[in-house]
Amino acid sequence: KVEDRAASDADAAAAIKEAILNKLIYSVGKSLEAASSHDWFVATAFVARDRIVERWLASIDEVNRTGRKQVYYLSVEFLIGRLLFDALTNMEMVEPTRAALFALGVDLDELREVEPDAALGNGGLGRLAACFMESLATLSIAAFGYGIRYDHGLFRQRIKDGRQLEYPEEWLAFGNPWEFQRPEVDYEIGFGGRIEAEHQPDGTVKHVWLPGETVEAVAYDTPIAGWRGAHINTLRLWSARAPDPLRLDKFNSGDHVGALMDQVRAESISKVLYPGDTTPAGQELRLRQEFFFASASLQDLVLRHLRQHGGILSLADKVAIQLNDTHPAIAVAELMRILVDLHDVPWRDAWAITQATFGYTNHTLLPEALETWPVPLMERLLPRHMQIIYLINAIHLDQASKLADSTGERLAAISLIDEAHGRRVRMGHLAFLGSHKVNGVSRLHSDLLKVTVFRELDAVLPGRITNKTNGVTFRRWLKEANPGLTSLLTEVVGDRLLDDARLLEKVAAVAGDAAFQERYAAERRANKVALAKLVRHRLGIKIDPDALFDVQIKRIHEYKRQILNILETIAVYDMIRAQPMRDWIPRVKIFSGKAAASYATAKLIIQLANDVAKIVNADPTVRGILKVVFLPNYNVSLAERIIPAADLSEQISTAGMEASGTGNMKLALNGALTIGTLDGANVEIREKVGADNIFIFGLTAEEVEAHRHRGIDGSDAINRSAKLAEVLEAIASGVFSPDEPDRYRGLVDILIHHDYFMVTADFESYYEAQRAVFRRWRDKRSWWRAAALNTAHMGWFSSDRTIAEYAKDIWDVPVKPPGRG
Ligand code: 26R
Repeated sequence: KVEDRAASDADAAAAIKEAILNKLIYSVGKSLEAASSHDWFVATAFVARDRIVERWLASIDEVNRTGRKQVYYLSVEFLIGRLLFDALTNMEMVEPTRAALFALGVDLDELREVEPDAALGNGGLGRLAACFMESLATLSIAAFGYGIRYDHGLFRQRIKDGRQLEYPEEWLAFGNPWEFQRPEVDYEIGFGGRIEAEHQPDGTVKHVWLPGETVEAVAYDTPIAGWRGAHINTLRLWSARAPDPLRLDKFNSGDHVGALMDQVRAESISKVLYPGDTTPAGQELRLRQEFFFASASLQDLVLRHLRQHGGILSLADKVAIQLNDTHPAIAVAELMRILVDLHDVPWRDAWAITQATFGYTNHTLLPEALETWPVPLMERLLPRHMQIIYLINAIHLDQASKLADSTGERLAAISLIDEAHGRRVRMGHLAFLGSHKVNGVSRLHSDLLKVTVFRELDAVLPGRITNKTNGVTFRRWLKEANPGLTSLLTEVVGDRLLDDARLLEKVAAVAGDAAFQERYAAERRANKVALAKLVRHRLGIKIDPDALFDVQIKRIHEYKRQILNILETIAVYDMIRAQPMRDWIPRVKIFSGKAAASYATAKLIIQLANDVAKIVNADPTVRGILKVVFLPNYNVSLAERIIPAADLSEQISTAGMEASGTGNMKLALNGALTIGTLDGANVEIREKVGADNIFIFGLTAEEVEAHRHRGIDGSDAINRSAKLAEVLEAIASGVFSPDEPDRYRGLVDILIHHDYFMVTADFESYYEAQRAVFRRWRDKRSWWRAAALNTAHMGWFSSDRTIAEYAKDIWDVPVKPPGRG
């Protein structure tokens, strides 16, 4: 039996080796001698892709044959990262491919690093979309992801003199072996123009939108393989093209640049992810992006539905569309336009189909992130959609006004138009009305939706809000990121671990076992050694793999409170200097994350972290007991390196402000203990891993709310904490910015006088929680038991579970769990 397996592994490797050579020569066009590592990467990617494509065509065929219901996930972001290992892992090809390349003198792990990240997202929302695509395929749900093929993804971050600099990202510079351009799949997207009202013989009026401008949307398809390759779905991203590539008359008359103007203007739509929207031009471009991809996706799925099922009236039976936040919410009006204007469906029926088809996921309560568009902009860019929105609103307000407890105030709150801030369309409200289900992304967040943004809508339309707590794919975030630990876990729970993550519960039984703990700790130490090497290589900083790796990796934002972490770092720095010879616990503070280019305060926080790092790391009295590291250019592939090496996971947002968090799940799964507030999914993580195995501190969401009512001055809290006062004084007086002593004066003033994010209020509690972390770390047996219990109890946070819940409660589609046979 064993010999048979060895023989078939050798056969598999030999076949892959032949295939790679073939691709290298005939598809890449290079000889063995001339091939660069990028050439080898492309050849290997093509081999994996071939295997995927065979199953992909079979999947598409099966879905067409059975005519089963399709799910469409509309998202302006898909933060997928690298695909080579994902493809090889899910096609169960990693080992034979490694052997094949080895025989060719090539190291698979080096090739892995050659692939650029597909960074088509900002953070949590985009990465969630990527995890969901993988789980949709894993559960054999027939699904498409629809989004935008940005020429430039999230900016590349460099740190110079402690400051963030943004550079364009160039993921397509060397081509993209995973995508298939579909030049024949293109749709016209209209903007502006006017509406003609045609009076019909039966007395009705038909509206025809005559756009003033059109842009073409061209499809690029990437196959997404589920675990064990049983089912393959499509990620279809749209690229913008001008209908006429060039004004030849202008060109020939000598205006060579002017001849390309239309093209440049059209193609700017898919040029960059999240264009700066601080100017009106930036806002308009953002709205253009949203309508561009929403319209292309709807045209495409309606056409597919008509081809498969004949009539439009069965749309809701065969199609479920999930709106990933409000960015695609204009699709509600666009589907109404398609149904009513193009297919002559009566308004009432069209509205019923629309609501039955859409679901809407909310990802944030932050007021600045709740999209609204100025009515004049909408009227100019999308005149017919604005009419439709007015009509939806009129009917909605009319129905609500008949309710017994209706008041003018309530009607104003549920209206699609916000009249208080210069007439703006509320996209969250539009998505809410147009959907049969609205979900938050953690239990706390979903509960808060009902008492904050959607309080009045929930009262008028009760029962629509539900919860779907986020999850992450364990194929990428356990097996690919942490193969050593995964092998150990597989020994304990069996090789169906990635088919059914709940099997991890079996690890609980051995969490206290000394032999198991030793192996668990050894895997984690190897990861820490690897991260230390990376830090040394990239920053020239030496860190001790046996120190406690205390990690905060996420977007830089005031509500995520990196500053709280920095304050504690400085407090401990002060103590070490006061008593250098006490037996301090060696600790490395690791930060990584990007700030929005226009977010000045967040950029200042990055600079502070870097300034503190510079002073602390150079201080001879500290002797390396404390190190501070800011790793530049945080992205998916860097996360894959940091997460398996983290001992402590910082999830310290102001309670009530982090919708869910998903990095918290990846870190806990890989054995980091969480220090965090009762915010987002931390609440549910605590329930699963047990209150003894997590460090919770700080105000609850309710207490934050009450505290804010009393005022947000930080002075009282500062007066009560000598430690905090001392730290703030040091920052404000320039201890960490001797070249510019006032650099952080403004930042400190915010904390003293306008502490909206409750940093000062939570400081002491956070500080004490950190001391509890230290005490636990001293007892290594207890620490490793807690870490293993975290891994054991995190199975529920698999995105397979999340997607199965969406399938059952929102989309009404069956799921087929993965597994052999
Ligand atoms: C409209 C614009 C200002 C904008 C704001 C914010 C665009 C995009 C965002 C990103 C937000 C919506 C986001 O990424 N939210 C995150 O979603 C994750 C997945 O649900 C959550 O885990 C995380 O808590 C939440 O911040």
